[in-house]
Amino acid sequence: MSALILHHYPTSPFAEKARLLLGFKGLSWHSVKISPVMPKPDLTALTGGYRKTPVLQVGADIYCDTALIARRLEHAKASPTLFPQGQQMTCAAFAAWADSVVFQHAVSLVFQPASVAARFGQLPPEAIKAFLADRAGLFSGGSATRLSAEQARHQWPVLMARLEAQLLHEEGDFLFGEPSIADFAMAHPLWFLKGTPVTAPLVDAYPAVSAWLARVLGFGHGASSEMTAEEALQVARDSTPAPLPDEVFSEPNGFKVGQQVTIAATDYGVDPVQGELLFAGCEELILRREDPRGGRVHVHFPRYGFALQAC
Ligand SMILES: N[C@@H](CCC(=O)N[C@@H](CS)C(=O)NCC(=O)O)C(=O)O
Repeated sequence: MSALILHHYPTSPFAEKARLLLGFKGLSWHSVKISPVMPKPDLTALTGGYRKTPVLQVGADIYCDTALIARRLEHAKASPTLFPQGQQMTCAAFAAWADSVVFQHAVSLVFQPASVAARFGQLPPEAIKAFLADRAGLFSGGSATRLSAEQARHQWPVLMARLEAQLLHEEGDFLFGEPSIADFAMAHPLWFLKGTPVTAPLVDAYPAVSAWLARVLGFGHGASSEMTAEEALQVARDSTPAPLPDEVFSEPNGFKVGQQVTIAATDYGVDPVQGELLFAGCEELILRREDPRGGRVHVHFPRYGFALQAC
């Protein structure tokens, strides 16, 4: 198998989720640092326009969204599993909920004025302004709406009290006993809150949650080595995309193999990626595209949460 290359930046919570998944699996990987704001020309040369963080590259195969990255890592190394037998639905559904609802609360709390002052206080005002303008663009055009800081503060104790109660009575060290994707999806928004003194107490007030979070973060990040964006593009150009999954093409809306389509996230960061539809499976969609800098690449998206449209 080609090397795993993660395109990410240190402060991104979803990148932390991916780094922890790599650590949990005990994998080695290359780290390509990307910008937290647009433009990201080296990244979009690979993805075709998808801009969110992180992105996993394996040779000339590009995996968008941590829900699919988790499944790709499971394929790379089945054990320890992220999807324990008999808990596939529970774990994936919980993870999708935490990735949207809990993350949305964490974003509102981290970006409330007192926390912004503590987190970004040392940055020049123009840089803060540019960052906030970028995020306003990220959230335009999709189904996601911003949760007000007031509503996030109002609801946060409910989420944490439920989590604390479950962890106090759980048999085992993790959310559903053994570790699963659910733990990593719940952990990254809490890691984000822990990153600023104003918001850290929102986690620290819950002892069972704090002990569980320390266990999840304790998986670490695996072994990584730095790679430049140019080197990653060279890897893509020099590689041949992997064979398609051994699964029947299944498209309930009648899209056909070879058709020109766009694929875009439906929630936020909805920039469409155009290409030739190569594969539509139960979990995954694959587009082929040619890029002057990345060469011929296969871009992979989760089916869930992404829209397929004819060009
Ligand atoms: N559903 C996506 C969400 C990723 C996401 O929202 N990432 C944030 C950073 S934590 C992002 O892309 N922010 C804008 C950016 O990095 O350009 C996933 O699971 O990967």
